[in-house]
Amino acid sequence: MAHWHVLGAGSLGGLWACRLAQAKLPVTLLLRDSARVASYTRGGGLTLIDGAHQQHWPLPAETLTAPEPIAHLLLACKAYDALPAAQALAPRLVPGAVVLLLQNGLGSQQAVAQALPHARCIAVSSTEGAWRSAQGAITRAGAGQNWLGDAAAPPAWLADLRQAHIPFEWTAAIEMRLWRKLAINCAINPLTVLLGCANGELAQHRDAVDGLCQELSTLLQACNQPDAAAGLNETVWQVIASTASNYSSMLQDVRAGRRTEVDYLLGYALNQAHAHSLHLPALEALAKRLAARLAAGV
Ligand code: NAD
Ligand code: KPL
Repeated sequence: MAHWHVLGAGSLGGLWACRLAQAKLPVTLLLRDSARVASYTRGGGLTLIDGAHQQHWPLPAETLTAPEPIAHLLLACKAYDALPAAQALAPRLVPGAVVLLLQNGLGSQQAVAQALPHARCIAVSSTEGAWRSAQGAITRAGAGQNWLGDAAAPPAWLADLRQAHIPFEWTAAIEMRLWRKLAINCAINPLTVLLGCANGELAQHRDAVDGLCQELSTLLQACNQPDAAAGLNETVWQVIASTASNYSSMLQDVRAGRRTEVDYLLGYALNQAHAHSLHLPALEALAKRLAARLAAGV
């Protein structure tokens, strides 16, 4: 049984932390500073709402600079916070520590792995959904899956995830999973921000979506990700149909005045295109329009 440290007591971090605690595994939350630890402690813990079920979890919390060594870490912050968080925790990690990286997109995982050469960094691609209310309660929003893995054999601590009823599949093809999700997000999310619409309304902009999918498939092929490219267009339309009334995470971030993860999605895709000397006009134009919109703050 591992002792899990969870950095980022936000939506997904809170969801994972409560489920690990529910399985009677030791869990400690890592919060930014002592003011946050004090305010969290006054509040008495995390609350998880899962369907009709609501439960309170008074999990212990500490700052990143607490002295206890860390052997199992779940890094559950946004992609742009991952590297500084990992660097701050590096002195606490035991050699061979396991670090699960829950970040969406690509780029942050490689940066963290480089910064933590003595840890086993394992990327996770998640289609689970969770959100945190202004009062701090975490709501699990529907079912989903987590793919995680690396080239080595499945580790013994996966039993903890099983015991915590965290849905997961161990896969050596985690890079393909991350690329596939990145491509889906690039085809859907920026357009929903520019159009200010729910995912389903993209059906009225079929040519734009299809054009992006075509360029994303070209990019995936160039990046040696043929499996991520296979049937991308059809999958994007399936996702649009199955999430028709949802607002994309990027549009929700923009509307809430939060920073987006665009640098790890469209930004990463265009950097890779540049590295492969690919000219992808639709993606480039999309990135320019999105950057202008985000800079204007509308
Ligand atoms: P979130 O903003 O709800 O939570 C992130 C938390 O990390 C925040 O509480 C923030 O304060 C904390 N944090 C950041 N830096 C920190 C630091 N140095 N020390 C301590 N805490 C720190 O984000 P989220 O929605 O849980 O998303 C996390 C990642 O999971 C993102 O990359 C997101 O794209 C991905 N994801 C989220 C969902 C979802 O439904 N929420 C689904 C799939 C993937
Ligand atoms: O993952 C998504 C997101 O909103 O970030 C989907 C559902 C694929 C697109 O909206």
